[in-house]
This record gives sequence, C-alpha cells and structure tokens, in this order.
Amino acid sequence: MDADIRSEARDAYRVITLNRPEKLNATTATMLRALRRAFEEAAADRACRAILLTGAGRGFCAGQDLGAVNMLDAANADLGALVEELYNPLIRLIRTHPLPVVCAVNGIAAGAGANLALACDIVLAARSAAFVQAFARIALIPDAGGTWILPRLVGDARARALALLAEKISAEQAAEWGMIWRVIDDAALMTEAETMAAYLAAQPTATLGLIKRALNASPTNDLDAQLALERDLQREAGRSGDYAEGARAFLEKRPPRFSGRM
Ligand code: LHQ
Repeated sequence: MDADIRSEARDAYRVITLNRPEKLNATTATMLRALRRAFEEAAADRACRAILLTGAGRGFCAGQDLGAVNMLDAANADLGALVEELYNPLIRLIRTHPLPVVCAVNGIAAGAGANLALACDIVLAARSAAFVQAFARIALIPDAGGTWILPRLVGDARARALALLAEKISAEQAAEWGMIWRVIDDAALMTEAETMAAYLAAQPTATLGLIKRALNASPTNDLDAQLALERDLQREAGRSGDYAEGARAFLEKRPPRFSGRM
C-alpha cells in the first residue's frame, strides 16, 4: 500500500486514510491510484463489510495537488484525461461499491476533496470542518462528480451558488442543507465514525448493497422503472438467508445475527 494511503483492517471493516497531512491530503496520481486499489481490495475481502474513509492531520482533502499537475503548461495539459483516468473511476467505484462507505470529514474538504467526501454513502463531519467548491477560484469547473451530486443533495439554487461563488461553508451549514448526514464534535468524530462503521459491518451487507443499487438508479428512473427495480431487488433480498434470520430474530425478540451474504 502506498504510504500516502493507509488501509487498516478492523474486525469487519477497513479504515482508509488519506495520508499527506503536510499538504492537507491534496491528491496526486499515485495517491488516487492507491486509493482506488484500497477500495477494490476492500470489495474483494469477504471479511470486510464496511469502509470508513478519513484524512490524516488537520485537513480531510484539499483536492488535486496543484503542484503535481503542470499548471504552467496549461495549453498542453489535458485535464480531461486526468479526470477520466484518476477521478472518474474512483467516484464510480465508491458510488457503486458493494459495501457501505462512511466518510469522516476531519477538516477542510476542498475541490475534488469535497466531492470525494460527498460521493460516500454517509458523511459525518467534525464541527470545525468546512467544504469549499474551490474550482472556480482557479478557473476550473467542479469535477469528481460535483455537478451531479451537489444539486441532488442541496438543490439547484444552492449548488449554483456554491459552485459559482466558491465560498467556504461550515460543516453545520452543510448538515443544515442536507449536504451531509451529521456534524460531530471534533474530539468525538473518529469514535462515532468507527462505531457507525462497526454497526454497518454487522448489518445484512448484501442487502445494503441492493439498497445502494436502488438509490443509485433513482435519479434517472421514472416511477414505473423504479417500482420495477424495487420489485426485482426485493425478490433478491427476500431470498437471502439474512432476511430469514432478520424476520426470525424479530419474531423471537432477539438481535439478528446477519452473515452479510445473500
Ligand atoms: C496544497 C493544496 C493543493 C497543493 C493546500 N495543492 N498544495 C484539478 C486539476 C486537474 C485536474 C483534475 O481536477 C482538479 C480538481 C481539483 O481538486 S481543483 C481544486 C484544487 N484545490 C484547491 O484549489 C484548494 C487549494 N487550497 C486552498 O484553497 C487552501 O489550502 C484550503 C482552503 C484548502 C485550506 O486553507 P488553509 O487552512 O489556510 O491551509 P493552507 O492554504 O495554508 O494550506 C496548507 C498547506 O497545504 C500549504 O502548503 P505550505 O507548504 O505553504 O504549508 C498549501 O500550499 C498546501 N495545499 N491545498 N490543492
């Protein structure tokens, strides 16, 4: 594993940490490739049933390392190729990942760093954290899925202002707008995030994957298509051992013991 990305196995989940604290975890190509590998390895590990993503040091992620791309050679630089090779596969991977992904935003999340956080399933943020769609400040457009996810999370009016003004907003404002799930006091962030990851890791993992599939399809489906998808996925969920266990445990008034498999 690349030193700029740490992946640590806990009992039934993994903690993946962006680890370039001196640059507020600004991303390089090596780091983005390692991050993708860490998510792929978690998907392939049958013992791993949830992922927690966070950043080392005082920042979560300051977006693309602007020193690592040849910004001075703008005429020859193909940022589209960089986006296609490094960011797009990562965002697709997180959105469609079979495991639930919790993000603990421990500090500033800027540019692609903000959108990396927002691609995760459940986003917690430290009270001192902040989000900024910094792109327009350097004459770029929001990437890493920002123009797709932001309007869906906060609505068009707020998404436009956030992207065009590139103003920093506090974690509390982000939570109030529905951009993230919850704000946590700084000192409690990692304990709460790990508790949540451990909770998710004991849930019916395969079914949580089906829930993600249904929600991912929702923005582009009409009601009929979504109802049909719910029927198909519920059929799958209903055949799982975990459904049998969940229903039996409910009737027997005891906690369920989910295997996480279908
Ligand atoms: C950084 C960075 C950084 C390098 C802080 N790079 N060093 C882009 C291009 C190509 C293709 C694909 O897509 C993209 C996507 C993008 O992400 S574009 C957006 C890139 N990010 C930004 O524009 C944000 C730039 N950073 C900032 O605005 C500030 O640093 C924030 C608001 C994040 C934090 O401010 P402060 O808390 O005041 O910290 P700081 O500015 O003092 O930063 C600490 C150090 O980190 C500093 O280094 P130094 O050696 O002086 O201590 C910064 O230069 C470095 N750093 N962001 N993106």
